Amino acid sequence: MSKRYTVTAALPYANGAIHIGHLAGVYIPADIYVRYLRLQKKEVIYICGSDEHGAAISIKAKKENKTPKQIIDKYHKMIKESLIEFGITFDNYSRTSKEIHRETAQEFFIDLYKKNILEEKETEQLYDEEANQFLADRFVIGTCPFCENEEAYGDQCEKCGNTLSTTDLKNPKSIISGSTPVVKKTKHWFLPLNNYQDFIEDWILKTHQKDWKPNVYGQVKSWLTLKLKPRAVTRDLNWGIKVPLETAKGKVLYVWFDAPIGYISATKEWAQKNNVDWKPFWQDEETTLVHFIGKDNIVFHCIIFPCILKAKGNYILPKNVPANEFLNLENKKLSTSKNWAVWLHEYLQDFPNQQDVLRYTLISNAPETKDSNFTWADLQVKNNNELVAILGNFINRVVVLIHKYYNGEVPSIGNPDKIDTATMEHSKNLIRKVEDQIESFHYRGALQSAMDIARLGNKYLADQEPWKLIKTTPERVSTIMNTSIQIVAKLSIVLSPFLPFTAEKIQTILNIKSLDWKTAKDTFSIIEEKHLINKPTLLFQRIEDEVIQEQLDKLKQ
Ligand code: B3M
Ligand code: ZN
Repeated sequence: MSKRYTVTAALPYANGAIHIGHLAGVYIPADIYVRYLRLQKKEVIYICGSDEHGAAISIKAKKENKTPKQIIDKYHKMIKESLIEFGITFDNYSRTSKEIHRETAQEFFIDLYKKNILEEKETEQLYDEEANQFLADRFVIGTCPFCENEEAYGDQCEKCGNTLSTTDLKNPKSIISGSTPVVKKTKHWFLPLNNYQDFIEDWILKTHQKDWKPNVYGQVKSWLTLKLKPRAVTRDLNWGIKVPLETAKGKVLYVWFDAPIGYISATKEWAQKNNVDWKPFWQDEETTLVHFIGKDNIVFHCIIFPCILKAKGNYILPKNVPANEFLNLENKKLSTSKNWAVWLHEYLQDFPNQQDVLRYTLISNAPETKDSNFTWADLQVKNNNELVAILGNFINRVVVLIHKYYNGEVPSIGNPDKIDTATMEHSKNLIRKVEDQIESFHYRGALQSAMDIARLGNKYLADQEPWKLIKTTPERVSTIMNTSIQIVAKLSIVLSPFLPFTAEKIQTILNIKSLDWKTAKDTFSIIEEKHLINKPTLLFQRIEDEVIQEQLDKLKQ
């Protein structure tokens, strides 16, 4: 493990709320990773923020008859508050409309321009003569040349994930007037990705064949096979960061040029607030940089942004980009426009203090290697049959018995025999397994390995049956209950990257302060004898059928 970690999560467009697809794909995986690193006492920053430029914002503003500023102010606040309430522990959640970002993005552009890296070219762009404006990116939809998807955007096709240019689209349509655009000449500045073909091949194809996820490595490889081409990094739009050149009136930076630089400006902002130097987090080879994204952002994070960093000079490159695939909802594609989604802010209202039920369900079924499906029925099953019946049940039985037999005072470990030490050894092996799985970004497996500790505890209690021995061999019961409470303490640490709210509740019941990972793994007795634990509190409550039905009815409205 390295000295320092910079972890970024894709900047959500500030034109809509967060839904379970964003959580499962990006924000929960990144949060698990940073919480784990903090437990390992590593120096880590978790950086994110709202992506506030691009055609998508202007389109939403037009649709709602508002200004882009009104749109981004509304959704930036909503996104930030809901993610933080969901327990996503950013060190900084910034926004790309900030001054510090404008300066940073323009400095990148000017630096590349002065080094003559950017190529100035007269190009043909699609133009809407009715709306009297050029059609960049999402202002135009058409048929994807790769997969025939008829609703491909001008900059990317969400179906096959390919990145496009507006002129690639077949039968393009302006989304402003619906008319068929004409082609018009206009000047833009291009990043010559073709000049970085060898650099990207040497970096990714030669060194990350093993440690990058196959879905990520595969998409990068197929893009490289098509050979990289120059890509415009400016647009004819009135919303965005102005191109800092006299000859670029009315032009802004392409949103995918500015947005990833947002990770750097948000780091600078965080460093200023904390009175530390930002440079080690982006320019020190000892730092591990990891980008958490969805699969439609792979090319931007594995090819385009690394080329920008390479061109800029002395920036580190991501050690890993563990992109997840897509999450479907009740076997249909999540869709913001069709309101086919489970919105985070609505979940938080309907299920107060039950963030971990959704976290657990989304982690257990995360689209880590292929698209996966969320159903409300599955959330109910995961809650009732696993969280209540396995985890809650184990912890509750141990705490209740310690109060019943010892008034809440942890009994002596006495003389542990083979089964006791074997059980503790088994829990240690399971913690090692969780560690390996987190460090290789396999969170579904990691969470189940953590839950296996609760399964182990349940089996140990059921096999030892202390309730049958309390009269005849109390010293044996003392050993069993001490062993059991140590397993509960380990669980409260190992579960905290996944279920932070539950971990907090368990540590309150145990009356212990938040501990670190090493303690959970290497310390036999975390809780001292005679330590007083608090009364049991309900960790999970059953979710009944009518609650699920209500959600399904709401979805179908
Ligand atoms: N705003 C999110 C998306 O494509 C995009 C990510 C930017 S990360 C720098 O849905
Ligand atoms: Zn496509």
